[in-house]
Amino acid sequence: QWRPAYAEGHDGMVHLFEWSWKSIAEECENFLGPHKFASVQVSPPNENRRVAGQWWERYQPISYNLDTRSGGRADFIDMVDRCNAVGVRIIVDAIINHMCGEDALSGTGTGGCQYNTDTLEFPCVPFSSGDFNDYRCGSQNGLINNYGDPNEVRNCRLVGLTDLDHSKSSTADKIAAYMNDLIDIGVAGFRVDAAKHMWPEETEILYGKLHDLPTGKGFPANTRPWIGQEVIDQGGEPIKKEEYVGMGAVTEFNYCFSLGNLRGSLAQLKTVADKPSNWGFLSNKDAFVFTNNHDNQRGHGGGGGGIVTFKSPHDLPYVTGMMMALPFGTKRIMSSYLFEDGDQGPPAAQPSTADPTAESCNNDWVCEHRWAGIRNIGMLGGAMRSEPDSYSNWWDNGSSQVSFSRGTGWFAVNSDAWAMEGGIQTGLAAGKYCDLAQSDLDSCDTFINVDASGMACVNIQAGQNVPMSYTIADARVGDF
Ligand code: LAG
Ligand code: CA
Repeated sequence: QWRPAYAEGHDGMVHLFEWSWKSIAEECENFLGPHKFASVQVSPPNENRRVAGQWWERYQPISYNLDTRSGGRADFIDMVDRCNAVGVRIIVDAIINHMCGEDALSGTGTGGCQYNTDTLEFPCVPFSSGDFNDYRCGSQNGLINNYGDPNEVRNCRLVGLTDLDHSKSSTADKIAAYMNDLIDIGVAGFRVDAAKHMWPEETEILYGKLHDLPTGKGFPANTRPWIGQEVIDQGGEPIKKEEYVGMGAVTEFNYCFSLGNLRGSLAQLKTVADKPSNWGFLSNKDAFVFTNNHDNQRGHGGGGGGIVTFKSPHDLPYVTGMMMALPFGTKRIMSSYLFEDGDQGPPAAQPSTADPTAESCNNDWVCEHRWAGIRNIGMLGGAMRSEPDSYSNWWDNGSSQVSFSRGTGWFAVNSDAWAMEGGIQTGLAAGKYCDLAQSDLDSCDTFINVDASGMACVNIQAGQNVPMSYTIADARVGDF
């Protein structure tokens, strides 16, 4: 439940926010599989309330039928099978704390199911008033008003979203049945939405009801689904991320800020790998990390300054590189669409996926995962994953030039205002390697030459387009 069941040699979860199941299946086959990304976090697949023009309708469940603007059940199953077949796992964004907002009143969801938020009837699940938490919520208006009161945060309505009662086994069973349906389809894990708003001891019982991943879909026996819990703990509140590490990984939001703030002093990040507790971070195994997510990139969910998003196109690739190379956490890469305001829904046309050499996906899809420097980072992470907890050959200049190796990969970055030039220990066998930060393996035009002692000449100029070099044992293309 802490480390995802990734295919060997793959790493990195790409959040294909608001992509359709058909587009994701194509992207797995055309790009993510060949580039050895490990998984895709998909938008919530269950039926939701319709709210015109917004992205966040996906966070307002109406039923557990797989029927949304991303596609239906058949498309979802097809996507899971096609992605698994090329070594890319599917991670589902599971909205299990609540159903839709009280302001929805009554209507029909994306899959045709009815709802009524006055009587709390969701007949397609079915849920009715007895499945909800209002009886446990002490606040006067039934909403979460005071984040200093854990009782309110967990039993009252988050921004008016009707709050489910996980203490009741018949309610928890229905949620578990939804998650087990997904597991049986071949989903490898869950990003658990709003985990902070659920009692840790109750969700632990709920996760205990989940099936192992199906051996019939190629997973090893006795493999638990990965659990990545969304707990926004930036300090200052009584609810702590540590309360959730007993049953799965937990988001480490403060790492977004550290990565952003240390862009010009990357050498300091060495101790994140050595001793994350010195930073107040969760452990390597427990942390779920990212440079930015769908909320904080648009000022939702407690966003904040200093976060590196696609709006910093020079910085995002090397910051993502540093995150992937360091032995810290389960890593997620945000893949976005362009937006003017923070509520705006996805573009009308789906991304183009057909040309694997393209570094964008057109139609206002940013596709950070295809950018130069990022597009091969799953290969680096996959090679490094064989050494999950440490690194070798660390070198830094005390400022923002860093080089180290891990597993069968080697990584170097320079975000200083002066050049990084000279001999460096890569830990690799002698040979000529493709520099995957600069070039794709099958059309390589930038190389790193490693001599018999493992030394290579690095040359990363200040401010060059992608100020980074990395390669892996499998990218050896010839002799030195
Ligand atoms: C999350 N993590 O714990 C998601 O990452 C976050 O995106 C979700 O909020 C939140 N929890 C609930 O699943 C998003 C938007 C909210 C939106 C909510 C429900 O950030 O802005 O609230 O999804 O769609 C919206 C309106 C509110 C309204 C509410 C209920 O913005 O004004 O009260 O809907 O109708
Ligand atoms: Ca709750």
